Amino acid sequence: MNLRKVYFARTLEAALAAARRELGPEALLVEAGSAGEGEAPGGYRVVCEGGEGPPGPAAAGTGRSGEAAGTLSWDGVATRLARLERALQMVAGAVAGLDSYPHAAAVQAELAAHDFPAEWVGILLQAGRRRVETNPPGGESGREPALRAAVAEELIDRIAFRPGLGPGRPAVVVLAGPAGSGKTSLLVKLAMREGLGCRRSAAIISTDCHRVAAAEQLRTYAAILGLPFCQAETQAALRQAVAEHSSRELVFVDTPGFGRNERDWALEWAGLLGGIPGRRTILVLPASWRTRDLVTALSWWAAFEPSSLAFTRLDETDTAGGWVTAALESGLPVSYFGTGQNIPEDLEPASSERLRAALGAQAARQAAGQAAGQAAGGAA
Ligand SMILES: Nc1nc2c(ncn2[C@@H]2O[C@H](COP(=O)(O)OP(=O)(O)O)[C@@H](O)[C@H]2O)c(=O)[nH]1
Ligand SMILES: [Mg+2]
Repeated sequence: MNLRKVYFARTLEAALAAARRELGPEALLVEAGSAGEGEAPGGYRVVCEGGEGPPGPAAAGTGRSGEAAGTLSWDGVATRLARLERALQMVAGAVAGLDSYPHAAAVQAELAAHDFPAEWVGILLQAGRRRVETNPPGGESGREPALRAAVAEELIDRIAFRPGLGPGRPAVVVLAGPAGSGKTSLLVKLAMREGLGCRRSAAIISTDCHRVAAAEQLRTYAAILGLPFCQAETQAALRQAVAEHSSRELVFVDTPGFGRNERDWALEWAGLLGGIPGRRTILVLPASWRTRDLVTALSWWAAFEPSSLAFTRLDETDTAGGWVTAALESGLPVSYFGTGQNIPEDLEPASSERLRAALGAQAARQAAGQAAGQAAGGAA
């Protein structure tokens, strides 16, 4: 699946160079424009799409050598200009499309209220409009609900909802993410639902040895569930622990919640986990975070090579723009939702129904409340 990411820099060139460093020299420019307030003052924001996941070291190296403008070939410049032109046409098209499409105002306001970034609002409205025009409803009054539904369908087409822990034996399921995002809770919920609940044998390993209480909490849960539990502090210990449980179907690995200022430690752990055979990493992020923070977290946690995203704290927010944007921009499937503190009840296999419900609820609120007036005023 293509990896789609956002980059900010003072110049377009620098933003593209950053994208190519990470996504490889063939990274495709999808959008480009000025950065929003607080993103990169006076700078640019580009969205790029890479090939099949992050590039290997060789691809990254090529990107690095080709990034300086002075070393670009004429073909390279022409390709970049063509991509830039395409991106600008998309943005211009979105804006022009909105001006001449009055039915879009309410839907635009709803998406903004969900904290979708302006670029995505434009892209979604444009795509939604195309869908409506392909199959128009009977009367004029049907266009707004049709556009709302079309935007939801567009999102559902773009996001993979894929619950499950995957094949293989053992499936080594690593839970990674910021401190307090709900990794340990999700691990226990999954061990109960996908392990005990599905009669799949499981074991639990904690690598969160730094904060003593964290491992102890998990040890207690493991004891209650009757699952083997151990702690591993080094890669050798982790490999050995995984090998010891190789007859189990599921081996869950809890990780420390690294802070933003613990980058080196986090990268060390990312490397350490990377070598574990059968590993699939679920990046656990709170749906209640602001969109921008979630997008930043995607880059921060990319080194852990997540294979899916799980969003927790859906019970604490009415907005879907954050988690949906994170899914859109990462290109990763969404596997699970955490919907509360209760273990194991508050776990939901990810499905598009959540998205439909969130978008519908927002629409109902907008229609009913004073917000509709304000939003329509703001959009006019
Ligand atoms: N409201 C709510 N709280 C949650 C959810 N998931 C976890 N929590 C709570 O968030 C806190 C931190 O969770 P924990 O699993 O320890 O996070 P970790 O630091 O990432 O391991 C605990 O109080 C959990 O009960 C959720 O989906 N909704
Ligand atoms: Mg924890």
